[in-house]
Amino acid sequence: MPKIRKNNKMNKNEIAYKKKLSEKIKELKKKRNAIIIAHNYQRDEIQEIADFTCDSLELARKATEVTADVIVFCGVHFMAESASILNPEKTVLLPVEESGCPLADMITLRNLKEKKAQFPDAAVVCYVNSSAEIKSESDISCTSSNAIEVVRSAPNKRVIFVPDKNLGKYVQRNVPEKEIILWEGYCPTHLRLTEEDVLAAKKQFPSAEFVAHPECKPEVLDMADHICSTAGMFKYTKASKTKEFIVGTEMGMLYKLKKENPDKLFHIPTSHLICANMKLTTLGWVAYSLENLVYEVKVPERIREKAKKTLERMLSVTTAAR
Ligand code: CIZ
Repeated sequence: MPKIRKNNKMNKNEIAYKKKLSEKIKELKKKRNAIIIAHNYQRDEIQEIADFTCDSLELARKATEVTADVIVFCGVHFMAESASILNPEKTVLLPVEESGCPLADMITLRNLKEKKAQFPDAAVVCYVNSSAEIKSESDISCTSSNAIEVVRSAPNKRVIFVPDKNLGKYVQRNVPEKEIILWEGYCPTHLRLTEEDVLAAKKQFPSAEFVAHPECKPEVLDMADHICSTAGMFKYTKASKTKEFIVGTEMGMLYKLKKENPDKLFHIPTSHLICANMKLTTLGWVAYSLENLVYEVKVPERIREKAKKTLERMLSVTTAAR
């Protein structure tokens, strides 16, 4: 797991190195006619050089509007795949080939097919944190910001929800009219947030509201003042009269939350809320990626066509971020 610096301050050499790399990235971006998209969980310095920072839903929307030839996606593999699925004529690059998602790896095509055979009357809703192959075998995709809306939209009474069991349980609570068949997957980062962490943070910051991501355990969600996706957190904290928040999701969120709300305080309840895969992307790798046009993410056409329909169905039923 990457080390976290206590005061987050850089020394002179690091500042100069970062400046040099950022300038190089700017030049390379022009040369390649590229755009840089970063996920909300990326390192601060990556969010700083990105053309925009967003969640998977926004990424899916933006990817269809981009006019650049090259999209550098600073995130994890399934996100770059989504960009490529929606935009096959563009070159989509993932700066670090190994940046995967353990949650997305908790389901295989074979296991999903077996589950579908077991429940032939069920619709398959796949969380966007899944591979293109899994999307191609699902009826509709969802993100944490629209999962409730998407499940409600399914005509079937039964829904196989893959692969995040915690998000699935949260949806079940909100959509009692459906029977949700859960998958045994989870996000290791969100799973590390415990009730004890939240209790300690609430004790330390008694005026703060606790906002939690639905990938957290149900016991942790029970302690939340508000449950929402990353996009929902930006919206909620901005609109709220509250001045202090305990943030129950990956710590990369702090960068934009603080930037957009300079008058408010944000606290992370534990330093374990860090996704090692998201943090693999550094300025050096972004520069290398643009220079060498690596690592291109492409989805085989047979899978892409089907996965695209799954993503497009999601976009057609989605209204706003929660
Ligand atoms: O949808 C996403 O990008 C993820 C992984 C979480 C969120 O709530 O934005």
